[in-house]
Amino acid sequence: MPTNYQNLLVSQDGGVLTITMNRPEVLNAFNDSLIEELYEAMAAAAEDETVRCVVLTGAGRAFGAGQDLRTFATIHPSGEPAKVSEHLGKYHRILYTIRNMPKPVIAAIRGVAAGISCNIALACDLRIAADDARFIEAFARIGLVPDGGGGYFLPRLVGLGKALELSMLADEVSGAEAERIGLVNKCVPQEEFETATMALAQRLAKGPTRAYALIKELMNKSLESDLETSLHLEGELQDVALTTEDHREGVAAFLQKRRAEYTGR
Ligand code: T3D
Repeated sequence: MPTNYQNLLVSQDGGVLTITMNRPEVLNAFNDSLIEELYEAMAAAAEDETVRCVVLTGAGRAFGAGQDLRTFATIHPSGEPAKVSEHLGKYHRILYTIRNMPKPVIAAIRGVAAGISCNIALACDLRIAADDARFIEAFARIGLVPDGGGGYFLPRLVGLGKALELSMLADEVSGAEAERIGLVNKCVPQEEFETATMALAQRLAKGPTRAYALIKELMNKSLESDLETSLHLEGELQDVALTTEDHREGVAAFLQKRRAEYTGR
């Protein structure tokens, strides 16, 4: 697993890989280099079988402040017809990689998560927030629509009405409120944030990784499926799950009244 990045810190503890966006002087806002490196690190994590859970977080006092607005003018010179798709495509590769990663991805959010940084957190499988977290769908503040998957993930997590409210008003949502409306799974006091994040990540990293990948596929596809299609898919995926060593270990551990030792195979 490569660890030598300009804008990322990458470290592995057992099966948990932590990717830390590291431009704290601009609250981890995305320049082109950070976008590229985050894609590379996520793609490498997806391939690496020793990695069984990924944590995405930010260095310093923020998760991320969205697109670096100082580089915005270079990406979109004023007066030019808008050609945003190529630029957004660089973010989309990150979203697809997180979504298709055959292992859990946790976003660990302290401080502000604004704009496209917020929406990358929404693309992760689980979210844990510190109680100083501030979520801002900041796009409307600068006359833009939520990108980076915001139009997809936000209404699915909080419902259409709340998604419209957060996107149009672009007000801050606190960590506690984010937990209440389902934007994050859990909000914890700041002093417990790192321990709680690692406990969750290590628990997932010691779980039945292949089953988690199949669960991820089943749940994500169900949002676009009718009942019949989803029931068909659950059968196909269960056929795969039944062939895993972790399934056999889980059943054996139950029958032998001991704790299961999952290997991810
Ligand atoms: O086509 C496309 O590319 C579309 C893509 C769009 C994607 C997007 O993400 S659009 C949304 C972009 N992000 C924003 O609009 C948020 C801008 N930032 C803020 O509104 C505020 O900074 C925050 C609410 C996030 C945090 O406020 P606060 O008071 O806690 O911190 P601060 O003092 O404003 O920021 C600290 C420093 O970070 C400051 O630098 P300085 O003055 O200390 O040298 C500030 O300029 C810098 N910073 C914060 N956000 C950005 C940033 N620098 C560049 N780009 C940023 N997005």
